[in-house]
Amino acid sequence: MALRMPQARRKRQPIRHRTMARDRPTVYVAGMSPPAGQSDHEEEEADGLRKVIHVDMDAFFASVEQRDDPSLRGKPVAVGGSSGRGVVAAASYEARGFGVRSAMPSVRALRLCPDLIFRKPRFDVYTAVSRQIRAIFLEYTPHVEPLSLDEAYLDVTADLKGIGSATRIAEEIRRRIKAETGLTASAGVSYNKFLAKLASDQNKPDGLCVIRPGEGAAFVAGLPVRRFHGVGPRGAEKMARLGIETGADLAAKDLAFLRANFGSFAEYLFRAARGVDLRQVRANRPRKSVGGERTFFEDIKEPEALRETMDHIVDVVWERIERAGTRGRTVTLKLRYADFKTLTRARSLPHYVADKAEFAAIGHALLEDLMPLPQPIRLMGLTLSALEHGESEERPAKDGQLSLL
Ligand code: TTP
Ligand code: MG
Ligand code: MG
Repeated sequence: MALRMPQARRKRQPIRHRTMARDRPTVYVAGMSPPAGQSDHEEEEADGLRKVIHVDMDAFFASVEQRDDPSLRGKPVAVGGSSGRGVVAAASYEARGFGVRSAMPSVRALRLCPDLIFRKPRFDVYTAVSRQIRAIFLEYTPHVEPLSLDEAYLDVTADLKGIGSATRIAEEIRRRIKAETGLTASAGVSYNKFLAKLASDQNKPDGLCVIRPGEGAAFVAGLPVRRFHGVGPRGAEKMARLGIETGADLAAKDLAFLRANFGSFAEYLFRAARGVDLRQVRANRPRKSVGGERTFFEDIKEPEALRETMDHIVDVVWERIERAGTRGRTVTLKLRYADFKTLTRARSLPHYVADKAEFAAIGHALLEDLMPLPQPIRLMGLTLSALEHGESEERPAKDGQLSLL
């Protein structure tokens, strides 16, 4: 899809690498015109050009609490449990000034900020706000992909109001969220999901950042890899051990190296390091599988115990299948041995699995084929896939972990 904007003939601005203070709301006006002298990489980007906005609420749970209790405004607030083993779910920006962060043990948070005020989460209120913002998004595009209660990707390549400028849409959405919920959101505007998400984080809170076509690679080069969606703290540690701290370090590694170290995540990383992301914004992702698994307190090996476990899993999973109102043709058994080696065995039928009895029979047959087991197992799982209305295409790593839910 071509990304021609009315401003296409405007004078092009030089590409600048942005290192903005994160506490300063900043607006970039998007020219969205492709840069001159495109390299091979940029042509590759051009293939995937979309107008994508990522919107994320600021200090979401904590901001809702501050909104609903004025005595909390301007104060360090944490949402979560303050007792012994509690953790911080959300920290207000005042609390962050003391170093308090999400997922931090509450005890540690209190040490950093003795005046920290704790509030219990009110999920019903957060869910209601989440619905409000989603309704706003859907006025601009049907292509809304929520990532969690407080954030979503929007593909506005062809927006419903005919506004045309992704930046203007993002600003309008931020204004409306403020007006209708009393809360602030930050937005990132770019030409793919990976960059839009990085951009929304760039000028938080209450900020906007635009990464234009051709600017992605330079933007990504200077960022620490822990900010890449999907890398996570442990991934970042592993990369640090491999000498990879920034996007530029990552871009210097070839695909074979990344494959050897990151398996199926390699392609995503290889592209991300170049500011490229081919994933589409997907509204209401169709489910690819329905399943469930069980980890045991004690490893089991006796055939009778294994069969009983299979019956139990069949009960749980078949109920999920019925609730999902779906049918599927492939049944997959997963076993994890005591030494963590994991194996899967699948059987596909020419027809949809007819009923619970057939589902159970296939599960048991897959299990019997593996018996006697070479060692005890610590986990058993069963999944139904090749679903009706399912997709055949593969999703990128990290985004496709929909199974077993
Ligand atoms: P985030 O959007 O990651 O964080 P945030 O909205 O609190 O702050 P930011 O301004 O940086 O976006 O998460 C949204 C909500 O999800 C957050 O308010 C609380 C909840 N959450 C948890 O419960 N546990 C977690 O570890 C994280 C990261 C978030
Ligand atoms: Mg947020
Ligand atoms: Mg979020």
